[in-house]
Amino acid sequence: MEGANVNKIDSLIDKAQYIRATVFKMICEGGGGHIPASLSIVEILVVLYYEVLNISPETISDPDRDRFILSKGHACAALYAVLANCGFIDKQWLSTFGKRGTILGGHPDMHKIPGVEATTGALGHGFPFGVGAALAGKMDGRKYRVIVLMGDGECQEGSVWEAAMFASAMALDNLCVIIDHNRLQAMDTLDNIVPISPLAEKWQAFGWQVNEVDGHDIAGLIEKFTALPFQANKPSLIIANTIKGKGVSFMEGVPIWHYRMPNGEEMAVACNELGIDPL
Ligand SMILES: Cc1ncc(C[n+]2csc(CCOP(=O)(O)OP(=O)(O)O)c2C)c(N)n1
Ligand SMILES: [Mg+2]
Repeated sequence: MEGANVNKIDSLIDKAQYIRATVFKMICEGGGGHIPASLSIVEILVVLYYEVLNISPETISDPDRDRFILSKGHACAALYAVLANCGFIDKQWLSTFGKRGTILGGHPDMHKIPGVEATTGALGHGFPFGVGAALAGKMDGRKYRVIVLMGDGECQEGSVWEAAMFASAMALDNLCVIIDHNRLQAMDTLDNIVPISPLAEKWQAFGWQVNEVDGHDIAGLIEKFTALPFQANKPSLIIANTIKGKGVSFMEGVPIWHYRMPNGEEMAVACNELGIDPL
């Protein structure tokens, strides 16, 4: 890799580490939230917001801005941390997360939070919303792209498959969906609840062009996003293989942590691993 590129990747890795620590702190101080689901998507959000999306705090109402939709809205702590670090929202608001009167609730609200494109939280709705936004972009002759981040358990929702079928029928090559493939849903593995494999083949059969990547590999993610659309006149799908809870060893891949708060001892271990002062 060229020197400038190495520096860029290193700087994004540092940002991801900072966002990861911010997410943990924010949720612990707020007293509740989805820590592992948020840690699963940190690198994806960092690459999108610092390298890929054509959006900025100055252009949040520009009709030509790219649209990012966090369809797995329960992971909004990661989105809030990135929005704050990019200047869309005040960093001081992060300490209000989940508290009475905050605008930063446990699921993101597009009517309250600058930079949030869709209110999500009920799984299976952000993606169809994104399909509508992509279709509108085509109909209006706009150049913007729509990028949607979904959970793998979320793919069990029926609305996902209707939207997938419709997007390919409309040849929406301005649309990209990333699936955060951490192989866990709320309290167990997908395989133990409702298996969704073979995931790539299902989406291909629905008319999508599919690629896979390690969802924590910043260089790999940049490469995939740079290659969009993967094929003209087809929507693109990126299956991002991830680890739920990435960065906190005792949470990694352990379903019970889906919506559980660490105790004092566990918090100390996590803070140490994340390189932050004890909370
Ligand atoms: C329609 C709907 N049903 C159930 C839930 C409750 N719920 C919140 S997170 C979650 C698990 C989702 O799994 P996945 O999409 O794989 O996301 P992950 O937690 O792995 O990031 C569930 C079932 C919900 N938010 N919306
Ligand atoms: Mg999952």
